[in-house]
Amino acid sequence: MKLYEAPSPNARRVHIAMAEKGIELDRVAVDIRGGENLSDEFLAKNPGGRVPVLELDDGTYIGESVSISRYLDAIGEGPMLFGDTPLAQAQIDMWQRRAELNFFLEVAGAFRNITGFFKDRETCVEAWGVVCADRAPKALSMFDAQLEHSEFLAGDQFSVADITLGVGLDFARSVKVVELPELPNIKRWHMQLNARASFSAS
Ligand SMILES: N[C@@H](CCC(=O)N[C@@H](CS)C(=O)NCC(=O)O)C(=O)O
Repeated sequence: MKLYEAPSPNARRVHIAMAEKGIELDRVAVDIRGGENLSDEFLAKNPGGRVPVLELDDGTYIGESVSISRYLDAIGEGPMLFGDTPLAQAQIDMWQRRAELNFFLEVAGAFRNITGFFKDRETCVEAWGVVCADRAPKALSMFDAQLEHSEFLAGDQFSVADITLGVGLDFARSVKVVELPELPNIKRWHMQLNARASFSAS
């Protein structure tokens, strides 16, 4: 199997899932700054035109970091990142979606629209980026309240929901377009994530 990727938060989500599941993949660098992901050759692999993309040995392609992680979870070793009971699966999916929709995508919207990082291929509206930058930190109080009585986001088991929120937070810190409040339970949980080999190595 091959992972088409670029240094990016979405590839990092997959790297963490790989490390958690004991999976190594051949990696193929895609030059997203240069627009290689918009070439016909790449679009044939992923019509969404984004990285990461996983190529299976039979030539099947899987795009979307969560979908790739779900596949790796099913074929890899160790505890399930997407849950192993109907209830755990639903709760992990719920928190993963909240982390992605209410935080990760808001940070991405702030980054893309404020910095104009991909202005060669999309219309960037700075005012929209400012709205995203305002909404992202507000969502964190919901996660902080959940983490007050829960070791991980979706309960006592580390899951893909933790990967999404943890990578989103680290990305927000590194690109500095969102002001992040100090929240005690998120702080405790984030230190726990950083103590995991999968997070610190990626
Ligand atoms: N929902 C997709 C988002 C992927 C995505 O936005 N990837 C970025 C890098 S983090 C990308 O390929 N950007 C290139 C571009 O926008 O042209 C996923 O989870 O994989």
